[in-house]
Amino acid sequence: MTADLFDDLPAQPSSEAIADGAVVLRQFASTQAEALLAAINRVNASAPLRHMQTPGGHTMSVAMSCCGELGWVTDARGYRYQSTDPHTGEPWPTMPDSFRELAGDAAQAAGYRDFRPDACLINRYEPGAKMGLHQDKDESDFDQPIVSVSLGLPQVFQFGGLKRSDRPVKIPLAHGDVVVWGGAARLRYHGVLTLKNGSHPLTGACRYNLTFRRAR
Ligand code: MD6
Ligand code: FE
Repeated sequence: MTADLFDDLPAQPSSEAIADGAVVLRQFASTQAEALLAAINRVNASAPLRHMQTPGGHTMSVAMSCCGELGWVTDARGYRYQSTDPHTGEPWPTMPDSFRELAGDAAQAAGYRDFRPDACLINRYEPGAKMGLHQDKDESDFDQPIVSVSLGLPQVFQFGGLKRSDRPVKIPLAHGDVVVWGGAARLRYHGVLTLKNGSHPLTGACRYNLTFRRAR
């Protein structure tokens, strides 16, 4: 009887530690979500989302683009950061101020001061897309955290250990959730399970993930 009084309230921000150095800031980005999605669309108008090739010759199921001074790319030559978009030959689009501020604020809320990302990777998952367990280790300074923002459909995040064989824990990530990790967690294996069908009012049938890094 009383529960329905609260049904229309947005989920409240809260924070959950998931490991030493890693925290989920539930709903940290939800009030800015529409502005973030508009900025994603502006970036993607000049640096289109594309399915990159792994060094092993596989096509990634997630579509990617980047903004900021550096972008992360993968092709037959390997994984790396570079200042130009291989698709256009142009510098990556500037990182929107709203992105920089959100990333810095989330890092601060998680206990990492002065986080100034120089790279933002934009991932778009459509139903059936996933990302296998991997480490983020192409950056030069592992003392810098990573900030990860989820928008649109929910997707299950897998958070493992420092060895690929360590059994991961499953963490559902919803629209507006932000994960921050660094310190002892910085090189943990992680990935996302296959995106299920669905429709989100702001993104339709997809999930976007923004990851902010200090690459250099
Ligand atoms: C994703 N995220 O959430 C994929 N990497 O779709 C990542 O690979 C990731 O969320 C490093 C730090 C945070 C992340
Ligand atoms: Fe990653």
